[in-house]
Amino acid sequence: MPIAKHLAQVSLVLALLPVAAGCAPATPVAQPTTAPAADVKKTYADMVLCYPQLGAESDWRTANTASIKETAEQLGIKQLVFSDAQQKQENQIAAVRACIQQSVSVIALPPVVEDGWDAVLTEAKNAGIPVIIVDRSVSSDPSLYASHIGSDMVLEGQRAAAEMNKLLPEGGAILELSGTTGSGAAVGRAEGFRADLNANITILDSQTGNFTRAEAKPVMEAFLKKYEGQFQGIFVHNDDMAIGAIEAIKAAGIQPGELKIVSVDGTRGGFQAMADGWIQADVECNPLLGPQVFEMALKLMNGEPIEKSVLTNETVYYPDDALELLPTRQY
Ligand code: GZL
Repeated sequence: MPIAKHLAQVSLVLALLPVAAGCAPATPVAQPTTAPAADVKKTYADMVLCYPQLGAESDWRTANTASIKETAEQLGIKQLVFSDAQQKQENQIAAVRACIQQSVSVIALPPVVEDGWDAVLTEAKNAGIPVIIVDRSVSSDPSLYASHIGSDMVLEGQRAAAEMNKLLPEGGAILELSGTTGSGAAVGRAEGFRADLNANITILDSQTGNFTRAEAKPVMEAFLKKYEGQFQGIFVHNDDMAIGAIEAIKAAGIQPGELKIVSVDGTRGGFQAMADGWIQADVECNPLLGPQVFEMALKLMNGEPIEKSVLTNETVYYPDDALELLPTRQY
């Protein structure tokens, strides 16, 4: 048998062997390939957002909470994990840890104070959960959180100083009712206010009213006793404390406008106090951050680029516009 024919018979047998043995054919058959599923973009319906709110201390905070809850509802997110820390950092930290355990999509944290967040922010980072700092700032390294959305508190303080300078052009003495000790809002406002206050205006004293009406009133009562007739103005870090202070000022028989009061937030209560002549300027601080928070959270879920800092554009309000604008105020 010629070699060629012999080899042909051998190769045929070899080719048939696997089939006979029930194995796959020697010549591999191209398998149908399915391309790996392209990453399906996350939507709001996939989002579980943790919002460990710091408290309910003021009308500003109430409006901030409403903005978060209403936006979550409107967008139809899967779940909003909301809690109220009653202005206690330990409660906020516990709430963040619970959210880490729950493996939420994003944590949006409105920190009650600036310091003390490194450990829990590191835990969130190690768990792969991005954190957006909302409203007040933290002193932690920016590598520990994705972004900050909120106001420029130092600028708010500078704006307040500019108003007090205009109200006391001949100079004078003032008192300060500051916000929560150690909070980014109080620290920033105090810093900006002192940076731009005219040298002919002296700050006689500064006490915290913890951003609440109830705590500001007794502080103002004590101020009135200790500094009666010695001061011409007051810088108040938020409208709720201004309203508490005004109750004490009224009780002391002082008339609207006798003291020059500059406040912050621009709430309905602040607008009413301006219309009634008690507050001479109200520096805006906008709490309606819900839409920005959720838009950024979705980008983070989809690995899209975001801004490291998003500052709210704000202004100053005055008594002349207060009555007209009051019905339009959203908070
Ligand atoms: C400021 C916010 C402050 C408000 C207060 O962004 O954190 O806390 O000025 C609120 O009214 O209590």
